[in-house]
Amino acid sequence: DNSPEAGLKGSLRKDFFWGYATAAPQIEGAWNADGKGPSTWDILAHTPGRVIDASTADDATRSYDFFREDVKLMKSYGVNAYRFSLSWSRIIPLGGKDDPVNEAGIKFYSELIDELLAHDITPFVTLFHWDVPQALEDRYKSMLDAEKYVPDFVRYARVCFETFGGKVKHWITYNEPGVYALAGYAGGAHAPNRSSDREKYSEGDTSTEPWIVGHTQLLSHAQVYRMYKEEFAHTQHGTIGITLSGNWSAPYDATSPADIAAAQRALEFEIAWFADPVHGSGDYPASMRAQLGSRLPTFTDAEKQTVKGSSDFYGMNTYTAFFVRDKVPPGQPIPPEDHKGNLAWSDINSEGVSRGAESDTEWLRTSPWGFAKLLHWVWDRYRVPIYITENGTTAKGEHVPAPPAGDVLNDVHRIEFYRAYVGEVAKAVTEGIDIRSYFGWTLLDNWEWAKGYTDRFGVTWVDFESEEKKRYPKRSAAFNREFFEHLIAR
Ligand code: GBH
Repeated sequence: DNSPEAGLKGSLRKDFFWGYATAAPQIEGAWNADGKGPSTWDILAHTPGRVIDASTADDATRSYDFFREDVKLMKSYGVNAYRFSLSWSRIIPLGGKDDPVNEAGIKFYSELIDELLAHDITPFVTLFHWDVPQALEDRYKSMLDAEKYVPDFVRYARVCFETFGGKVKHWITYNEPGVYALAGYAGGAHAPNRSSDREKYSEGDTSTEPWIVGHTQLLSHAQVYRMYKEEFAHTQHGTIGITLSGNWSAPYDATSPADIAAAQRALEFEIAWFADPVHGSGDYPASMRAQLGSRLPTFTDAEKQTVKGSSDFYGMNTYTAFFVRDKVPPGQPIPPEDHKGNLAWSDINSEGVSRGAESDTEWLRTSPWGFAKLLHWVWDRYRVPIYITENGTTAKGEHVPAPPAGDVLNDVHRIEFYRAYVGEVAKAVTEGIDIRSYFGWTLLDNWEWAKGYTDRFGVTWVDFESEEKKRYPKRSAAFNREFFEHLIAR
């Protein structure tokens, strides 16, 4: 075997976790079944004009009904782990600390967890993947009011640890707090649809709210972490952390000091915004303070102590890489609505090199070169074990309305993506980086948030027209199975 992957055989540790990740709102369906309360995403989906194909997630892939089939499918894909999220409003329909628990919701997740364990698939459970109970939005604007929100989130987490913690040993508090804050309170396309853009949205203030919402997530995450360590860890023996979104940013012109600084700022605004408080200094990066001033909240000393070190691992969601430079030239004022660190993006660098092959998704290109750099940047800056919790792609032209002809859909683009990215994981491990998991995004084509069903990220093609949301494995599922068998030491 003289393939470039041959030298990587057995490079991943024996106890390496690999599998696929999903999120409750994107797959479960059953949006109002068995006592589930509405989430902010249910409300968004039922508001005309919010989802590009006017779809809802009322049914999605119907994984609430077909979870046993999903587990069987995963088993056939050879995985040893599955990352999924819990729907807060399925467990506590009104969300608040004094609101009743919904036994039917508990039963559903208990059965899912048991089914996974019966198939030797280790559950990685995310408490929050963007679906706030609508009742908390109505009562006090949820994360905009940390004083009210934090105790509600902490109590929800407590219910989860008490109920599932005997069996679940891998917890993630928040999925991509930065994306939640920016897409929901700056761009406005995500729930709860807040933004300064008055042409599209009726409420919100992009200059302040994303930073408040990020801060609230950090404080509530840290309290949940401390609660787990103090009250649950000694009997349940699990690990707990937070998952951050982060893509590599490279200078447009690698010889320009301004562009080099812009790329560093991009990484700090996207990643260090959360990772410095949690894994580093305990405070926000200086570049953010410099641009945002008092619009960026501050931590008290006590809060810093709680936040600092509040994750057992670095949870990494990553998809692509960008070329960046300054948006507003030096000396000119940066508008208070700028929330990304004063950046302009480009698909090619100053030498005309492309950031990678196009997918079906505008922002996402195959850029494994950036992934390799990102792994080193995160490892060098934070030195904590890395769990890759999401990585994957759409494939150009895969958005076809009919089930694939023949037996399998030969998703070459996705296979090449996984070959390159998973290869970089193995290489990074041989270079000394401590990486312990890899979750592909995602198991099934699903409801891609405000993009509805137009973006297919799955290693399984789903026929959304069919009553039972029929599943068709794509060739990438078999590819990954073989690749991980090759990479994981026996
Ligand atoms: C992940 O977020 C999510 O965790 C997951 O639920 C989702 O299905 C998956 O990615 C695929 O999208 O339009 O140029 O402003 C990925 C992070 C951040 C990617 C916001 C898209 C918008 C880029 N996302 N970003 S742009």
